[in-house]
Amino acid sequence: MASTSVKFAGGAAATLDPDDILRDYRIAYRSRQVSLLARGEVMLGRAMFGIFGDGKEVAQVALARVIEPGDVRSGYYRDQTLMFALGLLTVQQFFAQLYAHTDLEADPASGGRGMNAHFATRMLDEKGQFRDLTAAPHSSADVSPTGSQMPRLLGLAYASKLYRNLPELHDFTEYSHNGDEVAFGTIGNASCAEGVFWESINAAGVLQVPMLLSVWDDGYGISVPNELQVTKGNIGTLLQGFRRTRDEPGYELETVRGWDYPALLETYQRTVRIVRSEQVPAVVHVIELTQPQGHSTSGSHERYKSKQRLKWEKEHDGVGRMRRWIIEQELATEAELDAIEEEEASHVREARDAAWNAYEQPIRDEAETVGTLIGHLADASGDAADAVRALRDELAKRRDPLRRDVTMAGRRALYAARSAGDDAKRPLRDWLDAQKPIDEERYHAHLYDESETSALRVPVVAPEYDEGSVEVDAYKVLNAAFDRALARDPRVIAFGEDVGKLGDVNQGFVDLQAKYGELRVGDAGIREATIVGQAIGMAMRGLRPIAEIQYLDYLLYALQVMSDDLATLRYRTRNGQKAPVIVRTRGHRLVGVWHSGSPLGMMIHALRGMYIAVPRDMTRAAGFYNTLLQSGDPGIIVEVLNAYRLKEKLPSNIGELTTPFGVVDVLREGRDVTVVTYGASCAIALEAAKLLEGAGIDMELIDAQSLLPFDLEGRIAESLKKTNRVLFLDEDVPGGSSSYMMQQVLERQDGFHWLDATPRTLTGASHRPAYGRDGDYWSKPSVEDVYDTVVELMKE
Ligand SMILES: Cc1ncc(C[n+]2csc(CCOP(=O)(O)OP(=O)(O)O)c2C)c(N)n1
Ligand SMILES: [Mg+2]
Repeated sequence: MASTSVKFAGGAAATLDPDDILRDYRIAYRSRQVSLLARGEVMLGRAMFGIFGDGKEVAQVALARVIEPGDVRSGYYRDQTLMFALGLLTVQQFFAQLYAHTDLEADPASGGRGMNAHFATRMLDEKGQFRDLTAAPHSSADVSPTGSQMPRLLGLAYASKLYRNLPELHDFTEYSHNGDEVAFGTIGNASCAEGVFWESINAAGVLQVPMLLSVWDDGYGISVPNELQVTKGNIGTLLQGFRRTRDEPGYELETVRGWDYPALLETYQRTVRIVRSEQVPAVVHVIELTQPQGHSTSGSHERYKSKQRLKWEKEHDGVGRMRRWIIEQELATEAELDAIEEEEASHVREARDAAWNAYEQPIRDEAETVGTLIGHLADASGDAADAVRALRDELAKRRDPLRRDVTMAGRRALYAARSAGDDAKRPLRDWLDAQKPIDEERYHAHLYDESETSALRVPVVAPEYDEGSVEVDAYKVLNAAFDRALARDPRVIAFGEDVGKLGDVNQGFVDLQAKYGELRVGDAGIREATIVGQAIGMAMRGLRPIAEIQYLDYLLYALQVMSDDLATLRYRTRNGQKAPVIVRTRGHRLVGVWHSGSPLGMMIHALRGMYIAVPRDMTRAAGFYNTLLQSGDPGIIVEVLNAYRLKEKLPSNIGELTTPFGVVDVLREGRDVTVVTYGASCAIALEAAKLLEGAGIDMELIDAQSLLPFDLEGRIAESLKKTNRVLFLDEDVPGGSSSYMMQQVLERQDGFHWLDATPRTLTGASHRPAYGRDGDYWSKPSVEDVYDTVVELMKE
């Protein structure tokens, strides 16, 4: 073996010890073995689905060479080799995730929740707080929707820019060292056809962030070739317009063949140096990659690739080419490489078996326990004994029982043994009951922050007023709260369309850019999906972004990112990662089809995992911001458009006051009927209540304030005990958030029992609100609509 380091053709940039090269080969080979064996596991029925990184190995061992502690990845399911090479994933862990092993030790990425090849490192400690993120490289948690790693990638990279350029952040060394960290992205060629890809690329170019994106180009997206994915069939060609010049900022762009190990090393070493030092974005288009086993276990690529293409792929297999290159360079002999391969093949087999046994043994033990308990129950089951025993025998026959098989057998045995006495059933029932909290932790826990930083544990601080408290335009209340937040914590970063120079379209941030600078209070392009994605990446690296979506009606562009990424982050990593993003927006009735929306049903259904509040005034809104800023949870605050015009008294403790989530506010006490609403409809209902007084009807009006969570204290059901009648009022479509509120009160709070009349909803129309004051009147519930509905309800 040669003893000096190897210098690669083409420049002084890359040198590497032969030992390192052999280590890279070892990992590439290991990864290939993982793909081959893992596919077999799916075929055997031990896992439901498999998608692997075969064909992308060589590029990834080269990429791993330039990734340093503190750097962070945002990628997709092809990256197993990269994860192995970085020491962020073991072969056994890879298999554990394939099997959906629910033990966090076994699958630290997701505790069995994520699909196979959804990579993530643990960025939080056991208490749900950030570890020292600079001690090792990290991987943000993958999601399945193609392209969805891109908005988050932007934010992960942008955080470095802030850490470098904001002196007030230089002490936060557990998150960053002077912003030296690079965010590494990976994406498939076909996923570059997604809208969020282009939005992210554009934004990263505008913001000039240290992002290095690798496009793994294997010519296909499942069966659809490049020609049908992107213009000119070549993403590298298309990106040329983004290339930086001497005069204009832009991108570093590189193209390199995915089987050419020395060229890959050189390309990555050269590119990363620029990205890291100058903080410019780069794209490395890695072409001529292959898929030796096809896209996934769900189909075979022989069905759509030509014989010629399949032959070409064999000839250009990266692992084979790297092997040949090593021999040509006389870095190792055939025999030495054979030995490495043999070692790795057996290592992978052993790791697979260890993962399988660790996964399966506890379930086997449970099956045995439950089998025994069912057997005892059968003995006491009289006529049903045979039926009960049959369930036990069926369970015992299963070669690889799943946990659900065990639980199903136990539950069904209790059904079948209907006539057995309680004493006979108790042991099995107790066993099943004892599993419930364990399964809760396995499958349900950590949708939200359950630690001391839960938004629900933030101390409640009521607004205070002193002689100096004067009535001001409501936006000034928010402005004062944001001013305090920015002064208090240098990690608070506000940005969005027109947020910087203008101070947002309703002046919540007016003058604050001048006071805190463009990086603390900044303008963003019109790009809702990546405004949220930018915030996700920033929050994952310790910052406290307030990301503004200018109008609630435009939240739809960002809904996918919030629903797939932000809202699921803590859950899908089982408390391994968090992004306490605050999304600020404004909505409800104002004017026109796209400035009056109130799609709260859509939001509360798509965004479980976030907090959602619709405060009726700006003091309450300020309180919600203050609450979220102290918590580890993401949330959306919808400010009410027509409340900016009103006057509010400025509290003397505007920087400290908090509004609690899940706590309602009784706006008016009454005997006869309970009206539950929130946001802009509070004012409508209040006016209706005054008119209804004339008809002798006494309305109790409750402002729900927060929809996720909703009335945790059950205050509304308490109200029903008195009034026995309820109307749920909102501006959403019929069956939207009004129905959600009804379900919460009637079912969760058991409010049904107190009703003497049909529970009612009064909502906006099914269509988008028509333009103008008259359009509004016929599209949204009016004072008169509330009056009529309540009168009808009282007649029942
Ligand atoms: C939004 C979305 N649409 C469709 C899919 C289904 N899907 C999964 S992978 C894939 C092809 C991706 O191809 P490419 O980006 O080239 O990555 P490759 O698998 O080839 O590495 C598709 C269509 C998805 N996961 N997400
Ligand atoms: Mg592809």
